[in-house]
This record gives sequence, structure tokens and C-alpha cells, in this order.
Amino acid sequence: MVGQKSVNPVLIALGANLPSKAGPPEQTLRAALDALGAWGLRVLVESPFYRTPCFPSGAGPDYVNAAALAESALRPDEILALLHRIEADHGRERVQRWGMRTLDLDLVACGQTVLPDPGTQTRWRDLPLEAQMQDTPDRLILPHPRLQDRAFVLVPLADVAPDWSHPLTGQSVRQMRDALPNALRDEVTPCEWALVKPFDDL
Ligand code: A4P
Ligand code: MG
Repeated sequence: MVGQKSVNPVLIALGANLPSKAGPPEQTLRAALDALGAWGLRVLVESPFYRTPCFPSGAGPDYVNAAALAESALRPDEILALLHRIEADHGRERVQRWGMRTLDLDLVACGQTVLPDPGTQTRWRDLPLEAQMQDTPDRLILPHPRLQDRAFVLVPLADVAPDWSHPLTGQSVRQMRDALPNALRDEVTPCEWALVKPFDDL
């Protein structure tokens, strides 16, 4: 329709392994999901929360990870800015690549959008591990270049968007998750208790 922005399905991965002002990682993720709704993203489906061992192994405490399917008329760069704002509001500091954090919000995908272009996304996706540890993108890459590697992203994402498919590889979330070694998938275990909203919020 003329003058109306199209609405993209938005996939977001959440992770935390240090306490924030909201409390322990579970509470921070709950607060972040609520903040997304308050700042212009309509959260449609939330995954359960999962406990996951830190990657790289031994580099810090276990994480709590989750994923959300949302919709928004915002542009991808506006959504990333919003995620960074919510991270900063929860004390996120970027000290070290893959370092411990109070809150990490990754923009996994916006529909079938590829940014900045297919060649660059593919280059970041195919980056050898050594280079991944050194190089940090200075602009938005979509889909998130490490998506296909991470059990702590793919297991929760399969709860909210199993059939979303990668615009360049054609693989669905379910296929990417199932392609991971069993040992990595099995390390991603549901938190014993779900953090539900208090009754008066419903
Ligand atoms: N950036 C570019 N594209 C994107 C995108 N699609 N989404 C830029 C988010 N950010 C994007 O991100 C680094 C830079 O990438 C930023 O400038 C951003 O604008 P970051 O969030 O500062 O750094 P990061 O999170 O350390 O890097 P990255 O690549 O997101 O790493 P991962 O794969 O998220 O690893 N272990 C467990 N168990 N659970 C975790 O959640 N997370 C990490 C981070 C390491 N180990 C973990 C977990
Ligand atoms: Mg990140």
C-alpha cells in the first residue's frame, strides 16, 4: 500500500552470563524481551530459556540463551540500534571479543534481507575460526554470520521459527540445527524453571 512500510519477520537471539541491574541472566533476558515490546518491536513468540556452556569453553560462566520472533516496520539498522540501546541500558560493555556479558542481543535475520550484499555476507560466514576471533564487523551483516555455527542460537530459534530459511544457503533453521554435532545440541538444556510474567502484567 502506498506510504506504508512493509513489516518484516525479525529473528533475535538473546544471551547473558553476568548479572545486570535487572538481576541474574534469566531476569535480564525477561527485562530485554519486555523492552523490545516497549520500543517498537512486536514480539510474537518467545522461546524457553536455555542454559548453555560458555563458548569458547572455559572463558566464563554458563550463559542463559533464548530467541524471539518479532515483527516490526523499522529498518534493520534501526532495529540494531534499538538492540544496542537495550544492551547498554543493561550495562553491556564491549571489552573482549566473545567476552562475558550482561546482555547480548543479536539481530539474526530480518525476513530475507541480505546485508550489506551477498558477497560480503558469504565472506563473513566463511571466515576461518582464527580470523573470527580477530575481526569484528563494523557494519550490520544479515543474516548474522555465525548463525549456522551456534547451538545456543539454533536450538532456541527452532522453537520460534523452525521454517525460516537462510536467503543465501537455503537451509532452514531446523536443518541448520540438525546439522550440528549431537554433542553441541545436547549441551543446550532448558532452564529448570520458566520465568513467567507476574499475573498483574497479563
Ligand atoms: N554486527 C554486525 N552484524 C550484526 C548482527 N546481525 N547482529 C556488529 C548483531 N551485531 C551485528 O557484535 C560485534 C559487532 O558486530 C558489533 O559492532 C555489531 O554492530 P557484538 O555483539 O559486539 O560482539 P559479539 O556478540 O562478541 O560478537 P558476535 O559475532 O555477535 O558473536 P556471537 O556468536 O554472538 O558470540 N556462549 C554461549 N553459551 N552463549 C552465547 O550467547 N555468545 C557469544 C558471542 C560468545 N559465546 C557465547 C555466547
Ligand atoms: Mg553479539
